[in-house]
Amino acid sequence: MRRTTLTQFLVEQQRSARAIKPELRLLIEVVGRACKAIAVNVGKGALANMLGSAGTENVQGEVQKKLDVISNEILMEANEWGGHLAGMASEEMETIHEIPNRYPKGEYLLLFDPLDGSSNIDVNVSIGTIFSVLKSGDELGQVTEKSFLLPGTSQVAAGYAVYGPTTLLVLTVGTGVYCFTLDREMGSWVLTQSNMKIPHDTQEFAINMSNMRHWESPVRKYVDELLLGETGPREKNFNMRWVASMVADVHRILTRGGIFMYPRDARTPDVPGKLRLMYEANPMSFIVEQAGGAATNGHERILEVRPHKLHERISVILGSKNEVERVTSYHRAAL
Ligand code: AHM
Ligand code: MG
Repeated sequence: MRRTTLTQFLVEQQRSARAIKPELRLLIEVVGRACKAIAVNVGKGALANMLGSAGTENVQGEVQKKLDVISNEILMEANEWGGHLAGMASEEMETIHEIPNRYPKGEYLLLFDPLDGSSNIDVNVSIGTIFSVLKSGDELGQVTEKSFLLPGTSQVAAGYAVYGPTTLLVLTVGTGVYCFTLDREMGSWVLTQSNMKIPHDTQEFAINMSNMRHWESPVRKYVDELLLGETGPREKNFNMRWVASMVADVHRILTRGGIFMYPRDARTPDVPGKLRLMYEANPMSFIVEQAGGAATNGHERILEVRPHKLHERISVILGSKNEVERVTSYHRAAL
């Protein structure tokens, strides 16, 4: 059987689909290579003293794990020298990283959550990397934090890697969603699923139920109805899954449908949700929409939200279209 590698896939996207430029192709290949290096480190675990805290906090006041810091360094080093980027931003860095003057600069901006699902690192549950690529509107090399504050509709590529039983890379360049599996012996990404599609209907939901008492009323109403099952207004039973790694929860939804929610929380009225818009919600929303799903913050399409700061947070409701539309309509009705 002929296998399509990530490189071949990207060359074809550049040649026939004309979906990407050579510089974007290089960027995605470099991110893919960095994810392989992260996977190697994740796989070593305690054998190489990779687990536990790094003894530092990130800008959001979260304790950084050693692997958070290592993954961030791997992505930064891999992407700095190629000449395809104007700058980078990460969950683990307070402000943007400009490309040093010793390297050529390009027109793309790369944003990432180097290791998503940090609470799962030490317990050997799937974790991942999420990335988003924007095109800088500024002159080459002239980036500021403001250059990054573009809506998700401006993304030219997005993807995530899952470090699970197999290592996966899921990617969109705006021509559908493709999944690559890491062939560990060969060290190459092999295309294993094309044009992934999320069913419009589902009987599975994902939300951290322990926060129920703090949710807004539309989310409570929706989940209450799901819990009533066959005898309630939905007239069917729903199953629940919560991995607490967005990459793994979103990947399940891409594979067999479902709805994922991380709504805002009454404990922190000034913070609109836990997840970050620029490097979690936007790339995942781009992927989910490309797979025929939907993504909103309860009020508007996530991809159309205008960011005001790099580490902005947002409520996330994404997955099977009909369910996302239902929760969104409950928000509208509550206004
Ligand atoms: P992180 O980027 O610090 O790992 O946080 C994001 C993660 C998501 O992957 C996941 O959906 C969520 O936090 C889980 O939160 P909780 O522990 O509240 O269930
Ligand atoms: Mg994260």
